Amino acid sequence: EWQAVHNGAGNSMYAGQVEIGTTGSSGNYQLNDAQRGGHRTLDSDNGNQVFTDADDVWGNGSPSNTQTAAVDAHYGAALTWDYFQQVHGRDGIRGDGVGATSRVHYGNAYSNAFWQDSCFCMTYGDGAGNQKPLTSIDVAAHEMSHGVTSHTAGLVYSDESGGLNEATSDIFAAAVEFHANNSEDVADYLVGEKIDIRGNGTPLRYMDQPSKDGSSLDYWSSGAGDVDVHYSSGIANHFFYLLSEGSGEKTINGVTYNSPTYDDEAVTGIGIGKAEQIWFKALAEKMLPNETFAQARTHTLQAAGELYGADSPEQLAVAHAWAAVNVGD
Ligand code: ASN
Ligand code: ZN
Repeated sequence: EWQAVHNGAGNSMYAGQVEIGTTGSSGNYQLNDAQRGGHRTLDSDNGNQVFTDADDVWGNGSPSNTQTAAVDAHYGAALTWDYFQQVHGRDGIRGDGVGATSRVHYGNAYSNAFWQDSCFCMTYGDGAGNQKPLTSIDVAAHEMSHGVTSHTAGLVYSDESGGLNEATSDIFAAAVEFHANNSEDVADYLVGEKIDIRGNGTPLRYMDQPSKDGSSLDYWSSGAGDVDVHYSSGIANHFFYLLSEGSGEKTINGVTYNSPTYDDEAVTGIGIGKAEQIWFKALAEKMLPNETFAQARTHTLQAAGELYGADSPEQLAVAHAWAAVNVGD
């Protein structure tokens, strides 16, 4: 069946007016992104059918319009697809060019989003209380990156590997935002700053100093594998921030960060462009399902050595950043 490729006009909630990939023809368009493996967006409030529209203009920027959350989810998936393809040469979550599925309006006042390997799909609630759908760019990238992790290192979702799995999703969530360069969702090292899940305007997680959320770990210690994977992730989120931006105070895109180090030694960052290459190479080629933080250190050092050379400034920065979160050999 032949379907024309279109760029629909989306009025998103979090990212302003955006182009979204649709298929169909006049009077009958659907959220099926033919340029990205046929990634589709479904309506959980309508029997999980694909969203359709007559004029290819979608949503109105308000969550009361049923298409709006779909626009954000569809756009976030497209940005994440483009990121992995353009930055890491990976075609889709499995690397086989096949798109996944997003599903919005899940449940009732459901305040979470999640990835499932079984349906090759991610699901978003509309949020409770504050009534903000969980469809911001970073949340979409976080969930879709869980799929990438499943199809690469396969990090087990418990113990230290679970923290590394969660951190991988936060790391690529930040990286996708930086790559997207969307004027209304300015890139940052905060996770979920737009969905207001706590109702007080604070982000879900902080990569420069994870403990700012009240629960996440800034540094490794024995027992790190026993805490919720969304808290042990702080160790590797903090590593990634330090490797990218360095320690101390720094303002980026209007957000001020202040990143401490375990050993009180200053860390000099190498930039997110190199840090993301190191993390992806370690994830895709070296990490194993039961990876520990110590092993992630070894594997990112190897990846940095292969990418930038043994004893390169980049490889030394990896060692310093891990020491700064109390991960040694
Ligand atoms: N939103 C959460 C996550 O992706 C759902 C979960 O706990 N797995 O991490
Ligand atoms: Zn997650």
